[in-house]
Amino acid sequence: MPRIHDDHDLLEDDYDEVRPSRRGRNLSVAAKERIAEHSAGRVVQVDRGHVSVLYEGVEYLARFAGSMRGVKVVVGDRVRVKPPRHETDLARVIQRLPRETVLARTGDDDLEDERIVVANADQVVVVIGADYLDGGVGFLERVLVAASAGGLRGAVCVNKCDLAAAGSPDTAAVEGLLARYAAIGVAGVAVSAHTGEGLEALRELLAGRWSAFAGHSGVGKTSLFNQLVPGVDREVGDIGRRGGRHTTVAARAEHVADIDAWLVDTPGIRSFGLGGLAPEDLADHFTELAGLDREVRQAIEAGGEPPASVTIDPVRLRTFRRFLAALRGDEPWDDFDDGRSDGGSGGLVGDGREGDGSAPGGVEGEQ
Ligand SMILES: Nc1nc2c(ncn2[C@@H]2O[C@H](COP(=O)(O)OP(=O)(O)OP(=O)(O)O)[C@@H](O)[C@H]2O)c(=O)[nH]1
Ligand SMILES: [Mg+2]
Repeated sequence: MPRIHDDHDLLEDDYDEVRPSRRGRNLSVAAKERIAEHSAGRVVQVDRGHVSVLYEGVEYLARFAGSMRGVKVVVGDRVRVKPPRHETDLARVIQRLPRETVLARTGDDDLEDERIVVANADQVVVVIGADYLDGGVGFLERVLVAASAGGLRGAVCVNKCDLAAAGSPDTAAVEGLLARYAAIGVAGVAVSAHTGEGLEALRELLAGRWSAFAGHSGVGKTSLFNQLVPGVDREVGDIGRRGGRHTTVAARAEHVADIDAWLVDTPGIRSFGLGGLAPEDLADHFTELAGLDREVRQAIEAGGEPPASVTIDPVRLRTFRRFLAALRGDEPWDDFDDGRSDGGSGGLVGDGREGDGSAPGGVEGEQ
């Protein structure tokens, strides 16, 4: 670990440490790599006024330096860190680095109160309960739009397939759902955290990537997380719990070494708001419509039937029309939600207070 002087800016300190010559004007590639390696950490948890940052293979509990005032940090953020000088000290987060991707939602569709669920993830895996497919589809459609807007890949994981195997709902409904999304390039798996069915396919989906789970409360995100990450035992909800409080209150990233994957468990989200999206941009985030000529696209947006050359599943077209009408303010959003309990992402601002002034505890949107 480089020696850090307390009274200097970290970058300058690192620069001193790795400067290859007294002139120090042009850093060698190796020196630049050392700066990057020594100065950037990754936020793995945000909870109750503190962030946990993985830095040089060590997880530090960190507080925010004054330079971070007003800057929000979420799991997945890359941050410059000043490690503690003594074991009893906290590390300090001194800068948030630019985000490559964001999974953003609004708390309410009619608001623009953007909340970042995860930063710099490659993929969001939407978890749906096999016992509640209909309620999950509206959520999935919303997250796919947000993922596209934020630069992430979307994937779907139908959990609790042991219930489907028992006959309710039927396995064909699960397969039909997965086929519909596979047709537009959205990878999907059917799994059971309880029986282990499908977990190998899920591991393949996660391998080599940073992925975040997203889903309603109670769909089994944490149960899956516990199955996938060796040695981890996060609290899962009581059997039979419906509504009420969500179990997971803080997002947490863990490494799954054998498949070189990072996986983020997130609190349940009741409604994944798309309030920040402009209606005219919506078609950009529907793969089937994104590449169409402007006139064709405008005709569909105006309510016309897609031409024969355009392949779009009727469910997807209906979703597109409903989202568009809601984004334009012509129709209410609430048809899409099933009213399960809400959770949120765990964003914190640099002064240690909540990102959007919600309840104490470092969790956005918790009621
Ligand atoms: N039958 C069945 N039940 C499951 C399965 N996976 C999870 N559950 C149950 O579903 C309930 C909720 O599981 P959690 O893992 O806490 O759900 P969660 O999505 O993390 O919920 P939040 O943290 O509130 O967002 C628990 O009672 C689990 O035992 C599964 O594959 N099959
Ligand atoms: Mg959970």
